[in-house]
Amino acid sequence: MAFSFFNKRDKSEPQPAQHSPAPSEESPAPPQEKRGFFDRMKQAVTRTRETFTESISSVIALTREVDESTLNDLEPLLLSADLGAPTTALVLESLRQRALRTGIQGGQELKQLLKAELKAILDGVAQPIPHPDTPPEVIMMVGVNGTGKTTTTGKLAHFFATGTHPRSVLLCAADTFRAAAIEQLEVWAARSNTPTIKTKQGGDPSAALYDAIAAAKARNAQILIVDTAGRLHTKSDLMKELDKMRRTAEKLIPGAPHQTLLVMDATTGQNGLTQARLFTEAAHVTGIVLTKLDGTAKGGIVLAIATELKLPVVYAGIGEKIEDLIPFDSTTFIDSLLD
Ligand SMILES: Nc1nc2c(ncn2[C@@H]2O[C@H](COP(=O)(O)OP(=O)(O)O)[C@@H](O)[C@H]2O)c(=O)[nH]1
Ligand SMILES: [Mg+2]
Repeated sequence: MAFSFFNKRDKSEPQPAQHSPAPSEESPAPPQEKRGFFDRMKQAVTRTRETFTESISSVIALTREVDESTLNDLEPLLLSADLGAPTTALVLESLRQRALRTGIQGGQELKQLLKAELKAILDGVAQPIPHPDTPPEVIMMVGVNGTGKTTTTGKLAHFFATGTHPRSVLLCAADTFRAAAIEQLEVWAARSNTPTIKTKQGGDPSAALYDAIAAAKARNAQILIVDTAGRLHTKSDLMKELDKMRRTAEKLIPGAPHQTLLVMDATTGQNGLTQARLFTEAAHVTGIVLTKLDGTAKGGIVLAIATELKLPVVYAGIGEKIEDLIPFDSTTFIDSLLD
């Protein structure tokens, strides 16, 4: 296994020879590309920044010495950005301790401490991504209907296939439940020029996955992305189906699926968090893709995800176009919100 962090390659870990260099998630993004991600993230979180930062700024502007009442004023602002009660309590307690210990001199210091607090929460759940030594790397997309699984599958194919270090991608249409789901994926596949393995609607998703893994091996595809159904007749049906797919993948490629990404819709806020719990408990989720960040003032959900699901956000969806997906990075996110 070769381990690497976003934008932070572990230099001590030699990259396997047969594995061509990974895209920007692994190698440090060129400064221009990083700048691009920052600008796009900043644009995407405009609404969150407006509700969050601007009201925080008004609290901060009045502050000479931070005291209990300043912190009380901060509480509803953090809650309204959807940080959630546990994260808000955690952040305020930490600032309170700091104020008691050394004092906090004015708004600017409070803002810097708040930034550091929020960043530490995100970094606390950052996980190295265990890329396999031999391709294909299998990535399963899971989540409830309408969160953006199929769209994100298409965007990810484009993300991996383009960029600084292009990789060959194969898609597997394993949502055989929803009418037109396969056709929808094929539209995305055509946009990114990515081949797709499918079965017919109503077919067995595990059989489609079996074929897709065989095809990925035969064609030397580096990445196989699997789009799955969001809803079957019951939740337990869905979890059984996902489990069967996992076992199929594992049988053909030990260690697969290498990543299971839960797609969450940022606009559903705390409700989305409740739904997400069901998946994280049953589906061995390794990370979150947070979609529709562009459409919400509640981007603080990223912090609630870290505190309450203990999972990192690894990609953010910031629009409906194929290029509207960026690798998530805690510094970029926090700076976009609070600079
Ligand atoms: N604004 C915005 N819309 C998105 C984003 N991701 C997905 N969508 C939209 O969400 C809707 C549902 O997406 P879909 O991929 O079909 O969800 P699925 O049921 O989980 O496969 C579509 O209308 C997408 O265009 C995003 O990052 N931003
Ligand atoms: Mg879908």
